[in-house]
Amino acid sequence: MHEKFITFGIGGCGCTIAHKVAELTAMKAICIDTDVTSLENKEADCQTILLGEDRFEGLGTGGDVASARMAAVDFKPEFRKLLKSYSLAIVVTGIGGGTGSAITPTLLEVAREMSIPTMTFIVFPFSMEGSDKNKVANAAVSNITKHADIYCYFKNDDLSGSFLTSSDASLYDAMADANLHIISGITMFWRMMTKPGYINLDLSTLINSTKKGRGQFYLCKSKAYGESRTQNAISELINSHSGVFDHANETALALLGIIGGQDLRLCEIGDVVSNLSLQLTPNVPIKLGTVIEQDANGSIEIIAILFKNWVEQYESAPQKATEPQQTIGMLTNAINQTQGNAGSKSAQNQATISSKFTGTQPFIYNGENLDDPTYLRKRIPIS
Ligand SMILES: Nc1nc2c(ncn2[C@@H]2O[C@H](COP(=O)(O)OP(=O)(O)OP(=O)(O)O)[C@@H](O)[C@H]2O)c(=O)[nH]1
Ligand SMILES: [Mg+2]
Repeated sequence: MHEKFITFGIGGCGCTIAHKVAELTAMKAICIDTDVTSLENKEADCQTILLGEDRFEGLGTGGDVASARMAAVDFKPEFRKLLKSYSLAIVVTGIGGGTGSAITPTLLEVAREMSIPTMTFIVFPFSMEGSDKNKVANAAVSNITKHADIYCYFKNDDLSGSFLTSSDASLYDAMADANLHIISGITMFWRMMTKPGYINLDLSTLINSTKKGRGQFYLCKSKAYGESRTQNAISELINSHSGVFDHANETALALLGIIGGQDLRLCEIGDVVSNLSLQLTPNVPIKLGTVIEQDANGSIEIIAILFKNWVEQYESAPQKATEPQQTIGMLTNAINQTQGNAGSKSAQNQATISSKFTGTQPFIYNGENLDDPTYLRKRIPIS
C-alpha cells in the first residue's frame, strides 16, 4: 500500500525534509529544485529533479517568483507523468523564496486536474528574514491553498520557539528539530502500515478523508519517557500546541497515532484518547492507530492530526461559464461604478461580482486586490 503514495519536496526546505523522510523510512520521495546544490547527495535515497535549468542554470531562482512560475508551467506535462501512478501526493515546501512559492501551486493544480488527493505541509520563513520574504510567503499561501486539498502551516518562528530564546542554540539544531516535527506527521502513516500495532489506522482513512472535504489540518506531537510518561506526553501535546487547542472546537476529525514499545499499556492508550476527546467538541470522531516499535520500550509518542471543519470538496471549483449577456451587464455596471454612479444599484452589482468568488482567497498586494481587473483598480473609464 505504501507504494501508492509519494512525497514531493519542493525547493531547498522541501527537498531537505522530503529527503530525510526517504532516508529514515524508505518511503518514496521526489526532490524538485532549481538549485543543483540542494539536490546533491540525495540521489541515493530519492529521485532528484533539477527544474528550469534553461532559465536558472541550476543556480536557483534568486527569489524570482515570476520566472519560477513560468518554469513550473513548462514543467506541467512532467508533473503529470510523475503523479500518475499514485493515490496520494504528500507535498512539502518552504515558502518565501522563488522555487517553493511558485512551483508548489502548479504541482498541486496538476494533481487536482488529475483528481489525485494532496496533503501539503507549508513552512513559513522566520519573521526576522524580513517583510519582503514574508509578503512573498503570504501570496504563495493563497496560491497554494487554491489548489491544495488538505494543508498544514508551520511557522519557523513557532517551530523554533525555544531555540530562538536560547543564546547558544544553533541554526542547524533549530532546523533539524523543526524538520523532525514535520517528518513525524508525514511518516506517521508509513509507521502504522509497516510496523505491527494491533490497532490499525491506514492510509485509506486519510485518502477517504481528503475525498470528503478540503481545508486546513493541524499536526501536534509529543514524546515522553519514564514513570509518568503518559501524563507528561498528554500535557506536552496539549500545552505545547496551545495555538492548535485554542481552536479545538473547530475540529471535525482527529487521526491519532500512539507509538510505544512492548510495554505500552492498554490503559495508557485509553488515557490518551479520553484526554484528547476532552479537548474536542463532543462526538468529534477520533480514529486511532497504534505502533509497537522494538526500540521504544520506556517511551510513549503521540501524533495527532486534527482536521479543521472543511469545505465540501470542489465547492469553490469554477462554475458553469458565465453567460455572455451577464458578463456584459457586469462590465457595464462596474464601469458605471468607476465613473461615480454610486448608490444602492452599484452596491448590488458589487455583491453580484463578489459572490462569484465566494470561497476563494483574494491576492492582496500593497492593499490592492490583484484579482480585480486593472481598469477597476486604477479607475480607468472605458468608453
Ligand atoms: N524548517 C525549515 N525551514 C527551512 C529549511 N530550509 C529553508 N527553510 C525556510 O524556508 C524558506 C524558503 O527557503 P527555501 O526553501 O530555501 O527557498 P526555495 O524555495 O529554494 O527558493 P529559491 O532558493 O529562492 O529559489 C526560508 O526562508 C526558510 O525560512 C529547512 O530545512 N527547515
Ligand atoms: Mg533554493
